[in-house]
Amino acid sequence: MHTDRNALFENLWQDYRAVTPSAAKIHRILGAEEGQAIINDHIALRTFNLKPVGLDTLAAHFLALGYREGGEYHFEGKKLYARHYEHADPEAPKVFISELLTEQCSPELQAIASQLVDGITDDKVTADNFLYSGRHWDLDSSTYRQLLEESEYAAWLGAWGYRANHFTVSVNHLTNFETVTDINQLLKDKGFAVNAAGGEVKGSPEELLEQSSTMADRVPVQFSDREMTIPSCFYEFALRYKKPNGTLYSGFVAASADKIFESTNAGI
Ligand code: OOG
Ligand code: NI
Repeated sequence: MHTDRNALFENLWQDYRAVTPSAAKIHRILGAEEGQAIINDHIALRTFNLKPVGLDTLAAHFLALGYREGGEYHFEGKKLYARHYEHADPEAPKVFISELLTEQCSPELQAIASQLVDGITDDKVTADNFLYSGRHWDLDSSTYRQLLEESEYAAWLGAWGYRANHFTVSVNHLTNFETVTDINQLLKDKGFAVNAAGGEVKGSPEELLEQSSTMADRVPVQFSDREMTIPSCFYEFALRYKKPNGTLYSGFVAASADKIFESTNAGI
């Protein structure tokens, strides 16, 4: 496990931007407009709730860096459970980790998922690079399609494995953009697709969090039998509001998160 937080996030970022060309472009555009570093609000990771790769295994990498557990979230329709982790340093990105509750899925999906994670050993999941190590298994295009029919989440995870699913710009730290609507306008002006599920702006000042995201890029992926162009990762934008005690809200909003997950929907 990394002992240097910056090294972990730098590796996660490099791995993510390599498969998310639009995030690399938007980051460059925002950086040029701002003339200063872009601060991340959070990243997100996905996994199966199977040993040895469950949520807690991923979280251990952050607990070792001084993070502590924040809220927990349930997504009944998507059969997901999630928790967020946060750090005392306000510039440390929060981390949103979800896991697929495989026992609620079909026997076929359960069989595929357990086969995928079968070869993953304990030393692999504690290695420095685990959180950006990608896929640890072979996958053919028909198995990808089979997963997709039952769970967009399972299909994404099957295709991409362990890596940041998205990075999220902290709108609070921007000086030239005040609202999520401003960001959405920039994205649309520059030709990027904004996730409109549940509305382009998710959440509200009352919920203390407003968010938006791009739709994931579509990039070619090599499966064991053929190449397919499928959704990779997306970029998110978050604006946090102050709680009555004057500090910024640091949690997530389940109803908004439910729609953010759909930024990787394949639509095929
Ligand atoms: C996580 C979706 C939830 C948020 O900010 O609410 C989320 C995911 O797509 O893996 O990131
Ligand atoms: Ni997010």
